[in-house]
Amino acid sequence: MKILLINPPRWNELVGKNPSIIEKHRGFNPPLGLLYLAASIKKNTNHDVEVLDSQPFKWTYSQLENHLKGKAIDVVGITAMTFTLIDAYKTARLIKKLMPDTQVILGGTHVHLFPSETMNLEGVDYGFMGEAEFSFVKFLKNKNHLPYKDKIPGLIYKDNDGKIMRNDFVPLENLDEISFPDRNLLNIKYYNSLMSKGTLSTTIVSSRGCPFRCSFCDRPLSPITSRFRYRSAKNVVDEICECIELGIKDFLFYDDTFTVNKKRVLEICEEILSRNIEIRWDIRTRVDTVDEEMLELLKRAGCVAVHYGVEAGNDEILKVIKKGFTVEKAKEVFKLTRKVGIETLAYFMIGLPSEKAEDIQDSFDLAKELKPDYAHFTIFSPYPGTELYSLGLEKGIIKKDIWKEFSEDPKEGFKIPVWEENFTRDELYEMIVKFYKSFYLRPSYILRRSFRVKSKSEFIKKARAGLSVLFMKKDKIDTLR
Ligand code: B12
Repeated sequence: MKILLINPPRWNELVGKNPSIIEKHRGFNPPLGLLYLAASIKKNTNHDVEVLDSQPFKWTYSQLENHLKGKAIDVVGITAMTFTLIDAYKTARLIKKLMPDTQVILGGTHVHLFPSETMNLEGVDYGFMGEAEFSFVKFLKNKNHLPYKDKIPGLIYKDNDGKIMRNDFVPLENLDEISFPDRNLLNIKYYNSLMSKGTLSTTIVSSRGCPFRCSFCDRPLSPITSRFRYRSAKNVVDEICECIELGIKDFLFYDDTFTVNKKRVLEICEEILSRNIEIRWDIRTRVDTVDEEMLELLKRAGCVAVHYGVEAGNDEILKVIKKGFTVEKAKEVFKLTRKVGIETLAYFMIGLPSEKAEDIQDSFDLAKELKPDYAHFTIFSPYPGTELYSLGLEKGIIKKDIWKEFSEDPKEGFKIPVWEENFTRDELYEMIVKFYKSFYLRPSYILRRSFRVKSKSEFIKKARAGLSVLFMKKDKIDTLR
């Protein structure tokens, strides 16, 4: 059987145009979920599997159509976030137009959140909830036998009467049993990131799930994503070594919260050091799960940057979003991270529930006070499957269940919701533009950064980014409109 896994084009992404300083240098990341699935299919079946990532080629739909025309494929799997649903849906319909007999299967975060809505989309034959490395293989082995369908975890399908059925799923417990994502299936030279200095980079995930309860995030409300599970240090570093053989030197750890478990972080660092591996890597985490010992070891093992979700500038708002730490903690940890010599990025949101002008000013002030190497502000949007989205609906701040409506009929022109309690969308934009200019064009910031510039090409890249901030217009930042 011939199986094709597709990461759809990126023409209708709901959010994603970050501030130009970030967007310009964001580069592309391999679609890890699909590479995991492909590895598992290759290992456990005799099927022929290919992965097609439309994003680095910036393919239009007619280019995608030309590429696929005349091909005979039995099963097409498409990955979908809510934010990429329009393109996933367009891709599904394109496949059905070109190959009416091919079975089209959708999986990914969106399907997990909206199983029934996904099954009602034209062109979709099946859906998968949750982590599908083993269940998708099981499905491919038994695809044509209806009686088996109720035994495949996470499968969404229609029964003989057209009724939508969905099977329970369980989080995968032993992550070491999962084959490494098969990066050989893509041309890895198309993937490089903000961090890389012309070298190849990849995303990598060493744990799954997050046990914290932030009310703006969808992780806490699902039994899979709220359960923190992790791979052994040996398993993680084995994957790193496999990547090094492909020429990859930069690693972006996209764990939900990398430092939940101190012991495992130390073990990963020790394992990297004991194998004498020279790599550059960065992580994403919280300020209340690191300490000096950990940061020092991270530095020694090649970790060059930590991205911290700070989110807000005072303790009242941090409580509203259930972040679970204080501003003091953030100050202490940014200082510590700087002292150890690791770069920092601070993520913030504005337009949070109950936030007033003074609160937003506190966030802007804190962003400067923390002295991060980069500050990243976005307008808060209540994402589907989060506590704050339900609260917004309950309070009438969000007028109707627009995520559900969008999932039933994903149309271009959809505006993602903003918490317009005290400010309009436009006012929040203006604030961010003003902040970016004042943050990135501060003489003290420019001076501090210029000491770190190591080459002429780096200088040119940074100077261009600086100029793009100077000329930033409000329609150039987040496309929440
Ligand atoms: C890395 C990452 C990114 C990277 C790379 C994205 C990529 N193309 O890989 C970057 C930085 C570019 C990014 C951007 C964005 N991201 Co992001 N990202 C992640 C992150 C941290 C990890 C993704 C990952 O690799 N997971 C590991 C793999 C193994 O899991 P997986 O992809 O879910 O795949 C498994 C299952 O879902 C399933 N599956 C997936 N696809 C398919 C397909 C089939 C056919 C089947 C059967 C099964 C299946 O099986 C896979 C294996 O178990 C997730 C959070 C998370 N932990 O997943 C957020 C996450 C996916 N991102 C999110 C968001 C919101 C965004 C942005 C919109 C943010 C923004 N403001 O711009 C953009 C969208 C840009 C885009 N078009 O990709 C949300 C999506 C929420 C939602 N409802 O859709 C998440 C869940 C974070 C969150 N908690 O809010 N992101």
